[in-house]
Amino acid sequence: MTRTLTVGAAQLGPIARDEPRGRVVERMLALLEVADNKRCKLVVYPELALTTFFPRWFTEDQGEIDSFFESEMPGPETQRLFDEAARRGIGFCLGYAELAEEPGRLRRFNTSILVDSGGNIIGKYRKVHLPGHGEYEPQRPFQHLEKRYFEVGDLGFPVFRGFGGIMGMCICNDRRWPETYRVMGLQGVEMVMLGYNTPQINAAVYEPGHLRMFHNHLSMQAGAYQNGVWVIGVAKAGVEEGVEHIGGSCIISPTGEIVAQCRTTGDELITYDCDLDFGRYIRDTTFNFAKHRRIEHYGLITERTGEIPPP
Ligand code: CDV
Repeated sequence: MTRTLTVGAAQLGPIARDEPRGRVVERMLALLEVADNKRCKLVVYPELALTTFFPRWFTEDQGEIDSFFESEMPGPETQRLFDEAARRGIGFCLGYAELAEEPGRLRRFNTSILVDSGGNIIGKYRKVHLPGHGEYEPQRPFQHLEKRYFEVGDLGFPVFRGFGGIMGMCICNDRRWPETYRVMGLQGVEMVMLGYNTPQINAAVYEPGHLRMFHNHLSMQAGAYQNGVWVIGVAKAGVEEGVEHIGGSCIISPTGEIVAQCRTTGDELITYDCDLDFGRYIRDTTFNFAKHRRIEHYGLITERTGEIPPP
């Protein structure tokens, strides 16, 4: 029996700072309907899908920042998404800013969840590789304050059984790090879902513009091939509050090839029938981990964080 999963990558165009959550959810529901018409069983939405990408602004007003966070999931505005997806029998992956209440403290994470076709949350991931900086940096054309507004995720890179396969998630900057995919690969992951918000210019340093899309695809394609896994990469794209974000949302096969890609920088859905067994031959041959990995030579990967050249 083939394990074919029809997946939709639901790219979102820009979300204005004052765009209400309810309006964003309506846009997501419109893409869900398109996905249903194309027989999708799983829809992947971007990172921080419910709001504008707020880490571009510095503020010391925690209340202002917390207005971008969800303290419950589903909450008053997102319940409709859960209900409608369940009514259609479609699961989804959703990125959002999570405000977690723990005894004596509030914690804030850049989170994504996996919801099954019955509307049940079956997986949660909290972003590990937070990019950017923690304080205001006046030389930047815009800020990237993820290190200020979020804690480093505390769940590792878990994988989940669902949709007939083994599913994993990561978020945006995580996709650039080979460790992200390999830790999930070592748990047999068959599909990695991720959302991203990637400005068209690198605000930290000059970099030719074409490299933004090249590196976006390069890192996801390498992660797919080197672990024999499907990768679904979904952008929040277009000019959002004056900052241009790349699109290029795509579905990547375990061979590393892009098999579907968005053409616009607005709300757009692309789909593909993903055979979850397709990566098996790669994981049984070239990247047969049990046969070929040499962990006795990999110690530095977990012992050392930064580079230390020889004396
Ligand atoms: N939201 C992100 O994680 N953005 C990062 C960079 C551009 C800051 C990214 O890797 O796309």
